Amino acid sequence: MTNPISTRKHGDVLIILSNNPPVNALSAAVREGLVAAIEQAEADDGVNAVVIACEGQTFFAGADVAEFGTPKAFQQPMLPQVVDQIEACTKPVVAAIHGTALGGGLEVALSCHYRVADPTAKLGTPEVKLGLLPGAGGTQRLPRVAGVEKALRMCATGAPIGAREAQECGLVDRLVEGDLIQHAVAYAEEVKGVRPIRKASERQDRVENIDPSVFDEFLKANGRKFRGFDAPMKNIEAVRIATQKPYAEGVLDERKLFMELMSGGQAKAQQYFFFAERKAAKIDDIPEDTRPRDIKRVGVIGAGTMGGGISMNFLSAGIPVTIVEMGQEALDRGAGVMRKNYESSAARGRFTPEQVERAMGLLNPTLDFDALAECDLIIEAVYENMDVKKEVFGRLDKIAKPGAILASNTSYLNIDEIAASTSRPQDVVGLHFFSPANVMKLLEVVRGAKTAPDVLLTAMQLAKRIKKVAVVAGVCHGFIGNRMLMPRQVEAMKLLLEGATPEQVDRVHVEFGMPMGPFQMADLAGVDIGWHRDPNRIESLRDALCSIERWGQKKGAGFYDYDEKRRPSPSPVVQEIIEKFAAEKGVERREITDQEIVERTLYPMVNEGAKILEEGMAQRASDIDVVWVYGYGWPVYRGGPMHWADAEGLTKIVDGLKRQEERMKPDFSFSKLLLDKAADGSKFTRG
Ligand code: 3H9
Repeated sequence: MTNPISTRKHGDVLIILSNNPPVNALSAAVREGLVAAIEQAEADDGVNAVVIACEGQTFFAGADVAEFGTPKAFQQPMLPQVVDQIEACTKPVVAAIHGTALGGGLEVALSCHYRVADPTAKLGTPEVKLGLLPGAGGTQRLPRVAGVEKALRMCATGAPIGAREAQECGLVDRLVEGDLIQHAVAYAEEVKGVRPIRKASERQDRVENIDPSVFDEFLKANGRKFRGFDAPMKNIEAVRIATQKPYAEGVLDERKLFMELMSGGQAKAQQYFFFAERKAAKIDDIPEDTRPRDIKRVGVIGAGTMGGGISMNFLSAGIPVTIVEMGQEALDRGAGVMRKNYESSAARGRFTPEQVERAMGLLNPTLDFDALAECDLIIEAVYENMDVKKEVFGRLDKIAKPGAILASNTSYLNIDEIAASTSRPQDVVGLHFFSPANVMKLLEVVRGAKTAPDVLLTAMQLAKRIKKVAVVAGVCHGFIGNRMLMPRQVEAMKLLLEGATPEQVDRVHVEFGMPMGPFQMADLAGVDIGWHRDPNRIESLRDALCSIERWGQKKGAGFYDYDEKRRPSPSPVVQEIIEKFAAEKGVERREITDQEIVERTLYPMVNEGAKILEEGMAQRASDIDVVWVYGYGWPVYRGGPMHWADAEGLTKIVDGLKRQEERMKPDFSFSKLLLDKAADGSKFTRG
């Protein structure tokens, strides 16, 4: 293997250059090369200063996550040693930062004595998102250089800061435009004679006499976000240690905390998920020479909540949108809601007023269906009904330009049937956005039997452009996400009749780490969604609730009662209905344990996921996990349902399902794949 680290001299400055695409991760070879290069600088009397820089798109983006859990991660020199050796260099070392200096990459920069950066660079400690903390001195050096508050926020949230902010807090010494290495060399020339050499680990000024309330205030403001996660609290603890102990002791504590996190299940799950997310973008079986279609203008049919949210994604990415409605009032209302959403985001600092105007300026609201003829991609977001969708696609077929992609935002319906109402099924694809569509990251890209490879590729690439995480799904009822929701919902309802309360079922889900339970979700989305609308036809608990207009939060009553601030409380009315309904159906009521709720609602989801894989409706198990984390808030520290099942043990899942099988009949049947895997000891996911 060629050495990813090279050196060259410019006068008396040694330039150490890393070339380890794609992101200059600090793999074993890079670490080894860095140490050798520092030793070279020490040994060469003709060298008076050093610059460390990277080729390619970025400065070191962190430790090599792919090495974690393998012997390579422990190959000497390990990162803590590397950074100590850089800092100990007797000649000033300047980091030249471009792209993203992240995690171990920022730790390398912190161990350099000076930092210059391109103004577009980003600096951060995203380890927390991998279930970790900066484990090479970062939690101890960063507060010493950038201040405690900044370090606390960066470490505990993982959010990077821009180069300007980094300069303001002292993390970057100089911003330079143009040739970064040339500027870094010039800077090295300026500082080469400065003694004593400034070392982050020796600084105390920014970590002394810190008011401990800084930590309490931070927790008060952010604690909710961290619910269930191990790593944020340990990051906070490590930064607090920097204010309490000398560097040499602090860094030992940091190492201990790092190892505790690294050996835990959450770090494994989060690191697994890091790769799962990136893998999801890859389509396994399309020809390599497939090229995407050019998308210059998008059409959206329907200016309701969904259509408006979908449009905003494209507008925000600078792609013009033609949005079509049937009536002027609905069109005006839709455009008005979009503007209001943008303005409230701007008020929270997410957009500048100019960006809002630019985005809204790209919107062409119209009543003229034929205006869609100029669009390269047309997404319908009309009423969820097959006949309505077929009619829309039939009309589109007549006016859309050749090669335009015709997409449906359906969440359940058969894309092949929709495609059959056109003369160009190869151009038809499902683009299932999740509500609110301008906020939720997930996009299910539904591949019809005849969807052309270049249509699929275009959809996946476009998703990235509009900052979505896309997953390919096959045509089946509810695709990946909603299909797995169904068995959960069926069993949750049955559990109510058997003796559980909505509060108990929801509590179990929230304690598991979901943002809300099945009944809270139903109340939020609308209990009446998909209801047949006949108040006299009461065949299910849901029918009973709907018939008395308990449609959820929007009516102030659903599975829960709501006060005027939409705060829920258990509903005696609902309890009465449940008991009455159970009596009518002859369901025997009993005490339901939390464990049974897990086995009846979460285990069947794993079973359904396995069926989805068995039928080829998802490309890989990790795609299912991506759907559930990004579409439904499955706690990322449990990796997603399939990774969670693997971590729990598939025999445990199967045993639990067998225990419940009788009660779940006739709604439940075993996935053969799940049974096989449990029997032969294999897993759905790796990691
Ligand atoms: C750490 O540093 C621990 C230390 O504190 C202590 C150690 C003792 N390793 O995201 P992209 C791959 S923890 C290995 O699509 P972008 C990625 O899988 C680390 N591989 O590009 C993908 O591969 P493929 C802290 C990595 O331009 C390819 O690079 N650092 C790593 O959208 C392109 O990635 C982080 O957490 C890595 N560290 O975004 C930073 N990073 O093409 C994580 C990326 O085969 N990385 N790959 O699918 C990122 O946030 C983004 O990748 C970055 C580029 C912003 C850099």
